[in-house]
Amino acid sequence: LRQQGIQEINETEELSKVNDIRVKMLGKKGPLTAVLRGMKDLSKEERPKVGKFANEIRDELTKAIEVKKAELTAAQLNEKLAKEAIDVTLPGKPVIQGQPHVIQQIIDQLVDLFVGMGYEVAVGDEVEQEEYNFERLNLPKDHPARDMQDTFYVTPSVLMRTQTSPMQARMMEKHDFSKGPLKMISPGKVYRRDTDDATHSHQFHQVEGLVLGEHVTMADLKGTLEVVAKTLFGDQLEVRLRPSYFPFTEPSVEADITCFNCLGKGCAICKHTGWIEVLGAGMVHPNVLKMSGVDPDKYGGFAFGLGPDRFAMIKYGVEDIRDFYQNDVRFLNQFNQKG
Ligand code: FA5
Repeated sequence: LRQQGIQEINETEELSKVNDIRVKMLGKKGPLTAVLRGMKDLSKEERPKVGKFANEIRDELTKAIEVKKAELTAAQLNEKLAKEAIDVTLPGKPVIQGQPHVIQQIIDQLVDLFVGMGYEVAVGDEVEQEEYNFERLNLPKDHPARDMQDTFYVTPSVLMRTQTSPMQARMMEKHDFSKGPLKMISPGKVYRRDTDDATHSHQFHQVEGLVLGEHVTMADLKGTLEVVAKTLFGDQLEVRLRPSYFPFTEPSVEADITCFNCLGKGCAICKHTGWIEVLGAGMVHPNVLKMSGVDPDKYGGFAFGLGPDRFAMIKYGVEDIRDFYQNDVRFLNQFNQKG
């Protein structure tokens, strides 16, 4: 009985079978129980001997079963661990991270530059009152210049701002000049009923700049614009200023940068001029100062409004502004700063 039990236990390789053996050998209907039950028929002398022997066998088998059980449980666990092993040295799958849109990257660069020069950043609302978008910028209702910027109206007096210039009026009306000059930039989206083409979009971006103080001159404007152009494009592209007209500046200029495509030779993108217009600027008109409560005899300065969309086109040689707005990740990933 002992031999048979030990042999069966040793030979089994499955945990469930070990239990079967236990039931078979040590259970109520097993041979050992039968031996113990039959003790009552034995003589007084035989009983203790047989009893002792049967108990020894039971203890031995019970121990063998426990040992086997522990052995098989450990083997099962080892097998599971081996199967589920993780090789921490394998390269991981890259996690795709979001990143700022290429136009936002240009805006961030501009913000960094101007903050470094002591400007404050003021973000205005895209939905603006007509008064701030036009009247307060010296464009009364019947002014012909309103035709320059076809407008999306929300109500007769509220509109989608056509430019970031309303932030000029909003900032100057609350500025305390006793604390120093006003130097601010205002980046954001603007909207116009322009027909979309390679260089025009009905929604685009502008960064407004305004510097007002006691001795601010046109030379300061020119120097500032040159710093902007050099920081963004390096020295290889040229900037030129052309006389222009904006109702809120006098004199007014428009700044062009060498066409990225033909490098000044003339092509379809720059309409064969060799230049791409990137910003409007000028010295703030005295009427605008007066309307916002600033004394034009004491304070004056310059303002500019530049187009980061156009800057991005020039910087990266993008031929169609509409590419920025299609959300094609294959296009946008080209400007992934993380490489
Ligand atoms: C203005 O919007 C003036 N507020 C700029 C200004 C500010 C002048 C302060 C003087 C003082 P303009 O309409 O030219 O000006 O637009 C300014 C720039 O925005 C342009 O030079 C161009 O880079 C960009 N821009 C204009 N229209 C579009 C368009 N439809 N799509 C993309 N960029 C445009």
